Amino acid sequence: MRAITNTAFRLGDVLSGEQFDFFQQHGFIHFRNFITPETLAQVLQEVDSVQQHLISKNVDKVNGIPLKFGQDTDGSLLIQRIAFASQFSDYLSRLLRDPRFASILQLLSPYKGRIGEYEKDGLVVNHYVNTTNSSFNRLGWHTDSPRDLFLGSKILPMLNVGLHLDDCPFDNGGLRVLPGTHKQSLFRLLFRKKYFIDNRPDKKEVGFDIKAGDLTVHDGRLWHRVQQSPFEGEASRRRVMYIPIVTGAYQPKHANSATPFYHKLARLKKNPNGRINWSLAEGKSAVTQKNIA
Ligand SMILES: O=C(O)CCC(=O)C(=O)O
Ligand SMILES: [Fe+2]
Repeated sequence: MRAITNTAFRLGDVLSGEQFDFFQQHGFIHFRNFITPETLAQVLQEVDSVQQHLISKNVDKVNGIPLKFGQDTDGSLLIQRIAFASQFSDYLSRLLRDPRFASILQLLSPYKGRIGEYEKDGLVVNHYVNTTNSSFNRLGWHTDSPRDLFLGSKILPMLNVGLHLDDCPFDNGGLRVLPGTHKQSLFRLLFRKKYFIDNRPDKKEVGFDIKAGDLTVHDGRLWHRVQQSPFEGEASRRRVMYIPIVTGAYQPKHANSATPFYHKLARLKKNPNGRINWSLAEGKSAVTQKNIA
C-alpha cells in the first residue's frame, strides 16, 4: 500500500506519443520541473499578495465560489482555498498563457480543450497545513466531473492541471489517484466510493514524489483524494494550484454568479452515529474572516 508512480515526464512544446498513451491508459500524468525555482519563488509571492488582498478587502467569495479560511502556524488568518486567483494577479494570469499548456490540451484529443481561467473555479490555490485551527488538511475520495451534473449539464471531458508549489514526498501525504478509473461507467463514477466522506486508502491507489515546480494532470473522471500529512505545522505545508481545462460551450463566471450546490455539500459532516448531519450543509466553517480577523 505504498505505491509511488515512478514515471515522471518532461513537458516540451509537443506532447510525445508515449506521454499521450500513458495518460490515455492511466488517466493521469506527472511532469517534472514545469517551472524554474525563480518562477516558483515569484508564484509564491503572488499567491501571498492575492491572499493579503482578499483578506484586506474582506472577501469571502469569488464569483460565487466560497473561500476556505483557516489559521496558519503563527496564528494568522490563512485562506486555504482561493478560487479565480489569476483574476487578482497579472503574473499568474500570464503564467496560464505559457505555450506549453498547448501541449497539455493535446491530452484531450480528439476534443478541443481550453484553459478555464474564468470558468468552473478558475485558477484554484489549495493550501493545506496541519494546525489546530486548520480544517483543511486532507480531501476525501472524489472525481471532479459530477460538478457538471450539479450545474445541470452533462459530464464533459475535462482535465485538472496541478502546479505544485511545495515538495511533497509520498510519505508527506498529498495526491493519491486510482489509475484507470477515468474509463469507468457512469455508475462507478458516481458510486465507487462515498464522495468526500471516504478518506480510507485504497489498495490500488498510487501517490507521487512531488517536487516543488512539478505539474500533474488528471482526467476529471479519475477518482482521487488528498492524504493528510503525518506532520504538524511547517513540515505539513502543501500548496498546489489547479487550473481546469474544459470543453463545450464557454461558461464564464462573474461577480454575480450563484454559489453551486456542491460547495454547500462539501460541508456535510458525519455524526458520531454515522448519519450525515444535513444541518451543517448551510453552516459556516469553524474559521471565517470575521471570527478570526
Ligand atoms: O490538492 C490536490 O492535490 C487535489 C485537490 C482536488 O482534488 C480538488 O480540489 O478537487
Ligand atoms: Fe479533485
